[in-house]
Amino acid sequence: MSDLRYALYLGCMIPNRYPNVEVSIRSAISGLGIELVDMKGASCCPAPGVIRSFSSKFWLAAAARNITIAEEMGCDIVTGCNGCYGTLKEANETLKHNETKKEWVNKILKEAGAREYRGTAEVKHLIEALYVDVGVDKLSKLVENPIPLRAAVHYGCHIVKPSEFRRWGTTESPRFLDELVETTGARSIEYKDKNMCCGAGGGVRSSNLSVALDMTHEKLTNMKAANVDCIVDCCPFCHMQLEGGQLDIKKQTGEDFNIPVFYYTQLLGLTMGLSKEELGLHKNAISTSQLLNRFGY
Ligand code: 9S8
Ligand code: 9S8
Ligand code: COM
Repeated sequence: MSDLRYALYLGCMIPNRYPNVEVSIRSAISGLGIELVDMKGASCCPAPGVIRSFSSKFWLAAAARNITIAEEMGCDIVTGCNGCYGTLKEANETLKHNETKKEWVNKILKEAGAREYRGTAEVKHLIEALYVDVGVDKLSKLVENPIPLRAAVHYGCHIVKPSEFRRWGTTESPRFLDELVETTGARSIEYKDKNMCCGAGGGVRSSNLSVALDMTHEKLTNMKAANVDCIVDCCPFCHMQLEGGQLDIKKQTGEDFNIPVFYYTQLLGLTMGLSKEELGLHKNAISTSQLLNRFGY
């Protein structure tokens, strides 16, 4: 496994709002012997549901610029954010298969910073790297302390759609994240409308918080009805909405779901024997302590 080496694309949300998620990615991944190399000079991806709606040309050129950084490093990209995955993956596939767009982008990149997009790097979600490149068999062997939680798995939209560019996992009834969650000893519990959006994406949270929270409220209600102990996600935007959204709802209506939310590597790292601090768990907005104590952690 130690021959796996990737350029780590963090995006904006993880380093700026969820350093606890960032530390969990770094700790768990290095515990697997995978090398993550930082991408110097990377910018916002730019966000697929937001920036692309304003200018698809700017979106494509800026995404291509980020990809060239990994090309220069000689690495494939991994990202822990669904939105960043959506942008970088789609931009990469578009440019690999469309000469006209590639020429246009390269003209801009040359003028703006003497760069050239070549199409030599792949873009992967961190979950894809774990599921496809490492595999559940190898991962399960590293799990020292299984934790039998009842988990509500949340995929988020951009990790599974559009299907055209998601050849490693099914779009309509994905199982890959459930399988990864189950390697930790947790049980992935089915709940109503599991594939529904968290409510945040596509600029909905910023433009209309009450619509966003309405969707989140519905998701949380369905999860609660399935009597889960926690939520597991793999996207910082979804994390903000499912965790922070619970606090927003509590403030607005008094309804307190109080369901702890783990980013996947926080749960994985825990069962691999890493400490709560190494996984940033002490910084989660909804405390995980009571739950983890119940399971002897
Ligand atoms: S970068 Fe700027 S806003 Fe964000 S986190 Fe994920 S999507 Fe890409
Ligand atoms: S779901 Fe619908 S658009 Fe998205 S991927 Fe992350 S944020 Fe939550
Ligand atoms: C959500 C990204 S992960 S965006 O809001 O759709 O751009």
